[in-house]
Amino acid sequence: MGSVVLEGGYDRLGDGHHTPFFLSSKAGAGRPAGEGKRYSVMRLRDLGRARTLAAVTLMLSLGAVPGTQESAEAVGDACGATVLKADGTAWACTFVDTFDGLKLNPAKWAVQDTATTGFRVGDTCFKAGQGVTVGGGTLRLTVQRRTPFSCQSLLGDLLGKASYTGGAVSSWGRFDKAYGRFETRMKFPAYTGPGLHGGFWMNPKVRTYGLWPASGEIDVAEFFSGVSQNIYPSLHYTGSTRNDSGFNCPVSRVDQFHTYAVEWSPTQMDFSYDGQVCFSRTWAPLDLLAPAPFDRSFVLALTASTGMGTNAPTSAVPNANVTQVDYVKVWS
Ligand SMILES: [Ca+2]
Repeated sequence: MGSVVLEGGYDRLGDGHHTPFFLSSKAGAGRPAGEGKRYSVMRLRDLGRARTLAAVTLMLSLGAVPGTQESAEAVGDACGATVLKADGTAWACTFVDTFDGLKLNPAKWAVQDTATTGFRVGDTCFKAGQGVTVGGGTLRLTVQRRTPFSCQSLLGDLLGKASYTGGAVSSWGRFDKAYGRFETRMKFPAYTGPGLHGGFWMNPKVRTYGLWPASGEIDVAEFFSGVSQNIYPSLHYTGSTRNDSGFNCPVSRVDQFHTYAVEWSPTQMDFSYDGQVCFSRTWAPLDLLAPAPFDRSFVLALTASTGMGTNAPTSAVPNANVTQVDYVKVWS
């Protein structure tokens, strides 16, 4: 079930996203994974806070002023509290946006616009100046019902009418990376019937190995309003199956903030939600030798749209539906 209407470079913001198979399959088939690591991140963060508090308390008791090397070390770097790798060394911050300004930072993000990229999702068209705002410390992506309108692309109105505008941004042309730790804190719309789709995923900067899915896709957190008791991590590549989607990642109240992360190495992807690893996966493409296709730089994409297939919108979908992103952070 593809969402890219025009292939061959039109989805050049790297949003060439396809709805995976599992909407029609039963949840709960995913295997528990990474049990030994599931609490590592939260523990480390708590440790960081405890160290900060201990350092400040000690300094105050000694009459010292906070802000010395000791407290800086405990606080971490531009991404915030230090997060440690499995080997005990620290992840190093390479990209961060906390959306603290009054508008989107164009040095970090491009706004999806169907008129220039040709990318649309089902009944959703992306239009410049609509659906993407920054304020109050978050990025807000809005899916808005409209009077049906002609969805213009570079080829005119070939794509036909759309009934919704969506909101999507991509780091295409600004930031891309292979391997590392990629994390967002975000919340999805509250509506729980079919109709809304979105999330945080990553697409290849260059389609080195061919058109989707040959060059790969990494879905860190995918939201389907029709099955919103779960958020889904997935890998897509030539030969990927439903086993490449995580069914063991239930999320209580997706309309509240949660953290969604993947740690991507040449041999494994570990997806963790709220600090607990809920899906780990290796890959063996039919036509490539791993770590291909996941050995190339990928771009970041945050998308809010309507859904397709069994998650297609109905008249019950609210007129306005907001996805909020508190931050995106990437470490090497
Ligand atoms: Ca924020």
